[in-house]
Amino acid sequence: MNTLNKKRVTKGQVITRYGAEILVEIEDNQQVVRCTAKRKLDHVACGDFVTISLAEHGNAQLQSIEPRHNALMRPDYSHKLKTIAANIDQLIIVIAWRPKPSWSLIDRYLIASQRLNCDALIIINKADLYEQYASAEARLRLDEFKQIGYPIISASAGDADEVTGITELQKYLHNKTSTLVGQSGVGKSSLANEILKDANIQVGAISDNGEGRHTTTSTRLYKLNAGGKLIDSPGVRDFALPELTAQQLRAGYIEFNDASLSCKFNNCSHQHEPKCAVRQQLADNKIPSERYQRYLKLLATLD
Ligand SMILES: Nc1nc2c(ncn2[C@@H]2O[C@H](COP(=O)(O)OP(=O)(O)OP(=O)(O)O)[C@@H](O)[C@H]2O)c(=O)[nH]1
Ligand SMILES: [Mg+2]
Ligand SMILES: [Zn+2]
Repeated sequence: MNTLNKKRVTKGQVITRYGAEILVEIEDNQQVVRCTAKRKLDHVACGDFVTISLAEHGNAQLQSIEPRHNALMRPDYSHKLKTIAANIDQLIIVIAWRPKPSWSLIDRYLIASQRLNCDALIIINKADLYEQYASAEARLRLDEFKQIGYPIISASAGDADEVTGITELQKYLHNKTSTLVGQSGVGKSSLANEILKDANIQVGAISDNGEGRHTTTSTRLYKLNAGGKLIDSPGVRDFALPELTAQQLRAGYIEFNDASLSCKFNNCSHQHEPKCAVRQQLADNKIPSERYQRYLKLLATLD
């Protein structure tokens, strides 16, 4: 038998991919290998659990992808849906006092987190720019997310004189796979750099991208020493929710949950139906009105 072509089949997880080149961390020995995939497995993404075959010489080949428990998707340039990251437990929505936050973008990521059946938390980064840019309006909008129950962590990294918020953030990362998402330039990679500080290999990997200073071009998974995994993803200008149903949209507004049980119709859209408990809560100022207005805007796009 030709031993040169002997193959070993093993399991692993996709760390990142650059076009056709896929990096897989082997489960048994934590080695990272380069791998290629046949066309029918071309949808493989960061976070996928896979089986690969390792030849003693030559390229490793992707054999199969295990079923995903969820996948964060986004349309690419040609409007085709592309998986950003698979098998995630938590979305970390990063915003900053600069660039100015898009409240609707946060709403959409929160709806996505419900659809993915994963946790969500919000980081308001660039705390050093608070005095200069945190308008009363922005503080009010941000506070509404806290009011309805989402954790919010104030942080600073990157260009800030002082790094803050990392210890608090770390409390949310244990034994979960968390994905940093948000607009470009808010500081996702800078935060990842701080979190991964004592994990040399991983910092090196980020440094290849210019110490986190440059726009991230590919999604990448990092293992945390304390247990858990962190995925840094490229920033977005916008984030659409393809194939969103009215039911999923409602479920994405967790502040409607309790009241909606008392609406007259169990599929109430909380828009014009009689005896709508959500609108009653709104009238009683128990639900943030701005969030509700943004909900109506999204609802109008579904028809
Ligand atoms: N003043 C200030 N600047 C920061 C802070 N965090 C990050 N920055 C800077 O903001 C810029 C963008 O940071 P990145 O970490 O690359 O942002 P990103 O969200 O990863 O951007 P993309 O990869 O394009 O999505 C860099 O110049 C950082 O140094 C902060 O807390 N305060
Ligand atoms: Mg980045
Ligand atoms: Zn209702």
